Amino acid sequence: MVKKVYLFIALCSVISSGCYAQKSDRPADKKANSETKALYINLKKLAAKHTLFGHQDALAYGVGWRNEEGRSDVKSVSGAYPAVYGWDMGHIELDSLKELDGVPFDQLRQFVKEAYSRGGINTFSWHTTNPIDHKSAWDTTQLIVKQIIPGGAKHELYKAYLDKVAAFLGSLKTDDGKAIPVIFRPFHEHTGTWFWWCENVSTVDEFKSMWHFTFDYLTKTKGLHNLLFSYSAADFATKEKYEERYPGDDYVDMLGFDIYCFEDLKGYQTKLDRQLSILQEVAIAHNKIPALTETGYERVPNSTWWTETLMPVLAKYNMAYVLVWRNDRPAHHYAPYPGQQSADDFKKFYADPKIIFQDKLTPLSIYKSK
Ligand code: BMA
Repeated sequence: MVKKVYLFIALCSVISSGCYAQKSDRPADKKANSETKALYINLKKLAAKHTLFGHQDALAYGVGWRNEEGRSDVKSVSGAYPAVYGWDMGHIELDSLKELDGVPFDQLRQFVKEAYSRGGINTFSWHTTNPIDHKSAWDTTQLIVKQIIPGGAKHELYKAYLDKVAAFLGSLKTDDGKAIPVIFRPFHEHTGTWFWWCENVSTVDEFKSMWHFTFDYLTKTKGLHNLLFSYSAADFATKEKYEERYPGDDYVDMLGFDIYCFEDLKGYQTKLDRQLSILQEVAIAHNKIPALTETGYERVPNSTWWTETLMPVLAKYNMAYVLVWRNDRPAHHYAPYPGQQSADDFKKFYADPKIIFQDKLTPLSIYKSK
């Protein structure tokens, strides 16, 4: 108990005196509501000392279960919910009742509310089909981006997609009608070659134009003021490459990248280290918040992966959060579940003072300005 009290005091002092944040700091959306502003400032301060742990679809399902109130594989193993909850909006653009991995949007709204009520943070990616022929996010057979930006022949179709996104993001509210802040991470992994918004199928200018339009349409035309915008790459070898498609300081709040581990653990560590170092440098230069927006080792087949592969590299940097991908089935999961081979090691990772799960985040009131 005494230890807990000390930790609480120490964490509060991190939030009130973080070395990164400056008085003039505020989100890219100049009209962001007070909770969103507080989230931005507090995340930035927190990142100076701590890294929040996140899990995709944490509350929706896990290995061997779906739809069980209050359940989370991360909680079953560590005793605590993750601090960051990753979700996806793919298929909202199709008026589907469920997102692309089968989670009903109505349920998603509840999960977001639940996470927020605990003081947790929600982030949304958008594996969107393309607005022209509605083929999957992974369809790269046409040049889509140049057709949907302002001036493009299919621009109106993209606006219709964004209308649906805006309606969904605008529906994320508390019971008393207050907008819930979320981190919106569109067009992720753009330095890859697999999504219709990636660099092999759009020019730098087209990509930036799509980003600028998306930001302005959601914040100005639709009047959403509960969003932090996250720019998130896949692989990149240099700072120049990372910044190539950066839409500008007025359009971005957070910077990140997605990277996955395969059998070559050392190779993963080397690349992770190099990219985190670049990310941190860019974040400081632009005064933005850095995060490891997606990572993981499918099935976590290495029993000490958390403390011996991920943590030694992560610990060197000031990332606001690290998020691992979803726990779908025995062959496709990135967090442990009880009995999974990395479960004991995950408990040690949970206990690392640098890492914060929901239990340590809740008392910090990340949505309140200090
Ligand atoms: C991928 C896999 C897919 C999933 C997609 C979007 O990495 O997990 O099964 O559909 O993400 O969540």
